[in-house]
Amino acid sequence: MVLHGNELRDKVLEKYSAKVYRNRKQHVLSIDPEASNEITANVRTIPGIITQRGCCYAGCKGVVLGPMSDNAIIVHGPIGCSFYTWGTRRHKQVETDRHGEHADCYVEYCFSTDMQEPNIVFGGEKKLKKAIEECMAIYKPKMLSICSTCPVGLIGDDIHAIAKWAREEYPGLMCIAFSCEGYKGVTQSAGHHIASNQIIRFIVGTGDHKPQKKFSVNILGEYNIGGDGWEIERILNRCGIEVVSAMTGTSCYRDMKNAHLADLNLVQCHRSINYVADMMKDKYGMDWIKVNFIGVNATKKSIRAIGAYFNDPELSARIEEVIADEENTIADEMEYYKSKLKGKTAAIYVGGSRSHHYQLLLQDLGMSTVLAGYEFAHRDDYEGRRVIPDIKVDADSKNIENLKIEADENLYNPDRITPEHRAELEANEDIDLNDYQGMYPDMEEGSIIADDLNHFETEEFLKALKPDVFFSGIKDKFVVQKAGMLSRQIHSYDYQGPYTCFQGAARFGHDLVMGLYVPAWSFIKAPWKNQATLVGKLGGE
Ligand code: CFN
Ligand code: HCA
Repeated sequence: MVLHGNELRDKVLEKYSAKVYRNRKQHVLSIDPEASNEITANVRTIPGIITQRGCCYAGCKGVVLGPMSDNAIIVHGPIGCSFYTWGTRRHKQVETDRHGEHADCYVEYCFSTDMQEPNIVFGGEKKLKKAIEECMAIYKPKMLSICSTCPVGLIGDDIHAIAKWAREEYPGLMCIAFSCEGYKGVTQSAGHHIASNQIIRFIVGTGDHKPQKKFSVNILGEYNIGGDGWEIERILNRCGIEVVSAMTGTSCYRDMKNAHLADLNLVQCHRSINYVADMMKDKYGMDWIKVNFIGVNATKKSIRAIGAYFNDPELSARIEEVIADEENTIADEMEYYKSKLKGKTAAIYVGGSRSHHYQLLLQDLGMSTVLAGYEFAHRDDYEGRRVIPDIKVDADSKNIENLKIEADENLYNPDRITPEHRAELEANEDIDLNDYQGMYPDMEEGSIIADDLNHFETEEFLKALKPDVFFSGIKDKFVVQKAGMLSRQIHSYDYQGPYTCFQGAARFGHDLVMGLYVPAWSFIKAPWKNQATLVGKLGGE
């Protein structure tokens, strides 16, 4: 009998002990338009369960700070933490700022204090100062970040005092400390928040390079994985929209200083950087709109929403021209890929926003998503803010200082649009103005949602649902492929991309058709099907 929906969920989870079952049941459900569809998210994983999640340090250093080109990041901690985030995420960079000036690029470097036992016992502050002096003598960066990892939090080195010392010692240097010890919070998500706070506290608002064009934006939550951000900027530039900064892919410290001078914030990944969007709204009166440049229809909707925000007939006409032209360029290819992919199904499990965004691109290609989940998203990413009357305090925010932001009187400008136009935009269901609808509304009834999906559940759900492809990350990719199912990485794009906007959609279709139609899968016999993979001895010898 083929089970689906909540019956399938119960069948998979019933193997757990009662306590674990009760816990996981709150994280796994199937979409039911009649039910409240409340999910538990952003809470601690049960110890012993093999989760795919990462840590606070990964979210701060690896995800948000990592892509900034002219930011030399010293990891204060044992060398392993630094090595872990060295070159593993595919954020691409260039060595110029947005005004064509050279900006050194340190993304391929790995700076660390390499703490040893004596530093743990007697303190590591001296070693950190020495590392800063060395870095300044050799590279002279304009920005230097200090990111602490677990042991530093435990022994109490004061990295903020050292950052202050460095700012005084080296005039012109922006040195910022990030207390992003891995144990903070419950996932990467805590690190996104810590990074966002410091970006607002120290960077945004300190530049004076005004945009040149009539319409200007920042792109928040776009990290230029596989070149995604370059493709988005190409489209926006074609429409006549200037990008003042992106946070943080394709950007450097010098661009981000000017972010407050743009007209509007576009939020691509809501999970990692909604904090910056909200704080800029409070401090500068700057609106943000939720966009998604993954998928043809999603991209069209997003650039039309930008046009609607600016409310300028010339801009809207140009946007329509760009849409028509870009669609025309990919029409034949998309038609072909659709003919090969129509009716196929997918499961997606990645971090905090792509499990939603990629569903829309799959829809463009005639595919549907039978299971989706996030590693570390919060309830609003699943359910949408508007459907949660009273948002629970996030489990991780207990640990993280919520920055109190006051309006900057000189720069606060709520009058970018008229009150009448604002009311119009707020009433428009196609536009998420200063708000985000989340994943649920785009999912079909009966499909499975799984928060913090683990190895056991992955294997069980895939066996039952048999999707044609599983989109995931490096940790779960190979177990799935060894079982004879195609798996594509949605974090790194398996060394491909960009997948954004129109041409990116066609490239994604191409890569997916190649993956699915290669005959290799039928030749694979999972090793554990005909031999034991684990041999144990009773009694010991
Ligand atoms: S690029 Fe982003 S889109 S930032 Fe975030 S929530 Fe990670 S690194 Mo991996 S691919 Fe992933 Fe998202 Fe936003 Fe990337 S889905 S897990 S922390 N993510
Ligand atoms: C992270 C980074 C990561 C990991 C990818 C993966 C990324 O969470 O620390 O597990 O395949 O995108 O590089 O999400």
